[in-house]
Amino acid sequence: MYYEDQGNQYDLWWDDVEYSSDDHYEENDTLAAAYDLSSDEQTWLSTINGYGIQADRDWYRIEVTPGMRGYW
Ligand SMILES: [Ca+2]
Ligand SMILES: [Ca+2]
Repeated sequence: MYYEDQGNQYDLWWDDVEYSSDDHYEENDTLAAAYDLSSDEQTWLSTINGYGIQADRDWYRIEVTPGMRGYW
């Protein structure tokens, strides 16, 4: 399932930093344009292509096996 408010439980860690431009995962402003992280399991976002910066809406696609928990 890739859409919001599905009652799934997850942990989300973030840090706030100053920025002057957006990240390298753009354009990912819609569900249809979500950046696909499904092949980057157990990898910090910052090691894929730098930190994510939320200057606008950001969507990321992950896959969680039914019955399992997602950590990111
Ligand atoms: Ca962004
Ligand atoms: Ca975005």
